Amino acid sequence: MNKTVFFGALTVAGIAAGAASAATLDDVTARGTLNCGVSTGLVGFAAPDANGVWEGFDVGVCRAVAAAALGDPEAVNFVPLTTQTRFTALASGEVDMLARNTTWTFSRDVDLKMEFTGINYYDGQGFMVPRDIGVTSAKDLDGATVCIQTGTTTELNLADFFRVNNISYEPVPIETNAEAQQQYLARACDVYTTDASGLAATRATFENPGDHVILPEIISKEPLGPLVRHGDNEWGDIVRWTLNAMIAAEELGVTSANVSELAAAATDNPEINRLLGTEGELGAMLGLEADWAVAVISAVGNYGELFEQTIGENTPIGLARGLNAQWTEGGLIYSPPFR
Ligand SMILES: N[C@@H](CCC(=O)N[C@@H](CS)C(=O)NCC(=O)O)C(=O)O
Repeated sequence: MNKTVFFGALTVAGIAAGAASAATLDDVTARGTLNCGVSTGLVGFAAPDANGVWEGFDVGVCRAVAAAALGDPEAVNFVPLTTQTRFTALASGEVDMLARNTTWTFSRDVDLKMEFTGINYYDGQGFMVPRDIGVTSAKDLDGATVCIQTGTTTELNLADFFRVNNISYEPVPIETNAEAQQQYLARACDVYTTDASGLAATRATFENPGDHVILPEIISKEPLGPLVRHGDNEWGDIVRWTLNAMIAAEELGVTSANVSELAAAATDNPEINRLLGTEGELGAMLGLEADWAVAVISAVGNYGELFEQTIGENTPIGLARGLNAQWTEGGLIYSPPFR
């Protein structure tokens, strides 16, 4: 088992080294579309609507990068990837980036040679159980069958948590969230464990969400964010600063509603001016148009707008900002300066 994991990692790393030399912005520009790797479907984060149009919090990051790089948030080819296939798809060049509830870890960065360009959601792993089994703490799960997606940090944390608490479990390995949902509702497993945001998103699609409880324990740190290939630094800068533009816009009070007015002429706030390209050369430094961030904010809104529209408290997913509040509001969302 260890051997398989080790060689698997080596293969991905080998491919990454090969693909990294290509100038991804040139490829994206020549193609006219961004190939963005997303999940196979997680409502609120990335899922097609009734008309087949992809929407969600991670989808918004893909659209934002397409707006920055191509001036068109619609110029995205969404590539659904499982937890198992995502890194190979990025390493081989099948996609230009991933925006797919993926946790930034040491080994994914250093060993798999992925470049995480920021964190768009600070998460942690939780557990969901049917209310009628009467369990109120994850520590009471001794002997439980657990639905778990393969190739995830979830699997590894689960093993750690049960080991540390000296209890045992039986894993039921699952490929996709849809399958997990099906198996869990069919009671093929007693418990579903994944990122707490994923649990909230999954529960929101149940016929009777109130019949299921999310247990109080959060057993890990899951900093989720977009990523590119190691060595793909110029392209990585575009993805990184696109996310930062959305974060900074919220802090500075720039919204999809007021951005065109604020960008019409220089304001009396120099950082807003640099962000929106009415002052300085930041767009040119990225190889983009001066108004790249205007395109981003007009298309998908600032970080808070995207959060509220897709996963926030007034959506069925119902997530509070919590750790994902701006640093000025006691949260961890913080963009380095635009200068
Ligand atoms: N953040 C963890 C877990 C990611 C994960 O398992 N996500 C699931 C559930 S939130 C998912 O993407 N489901 C959608 C799919 O199966 O495509 C990781 O990076 O390993």
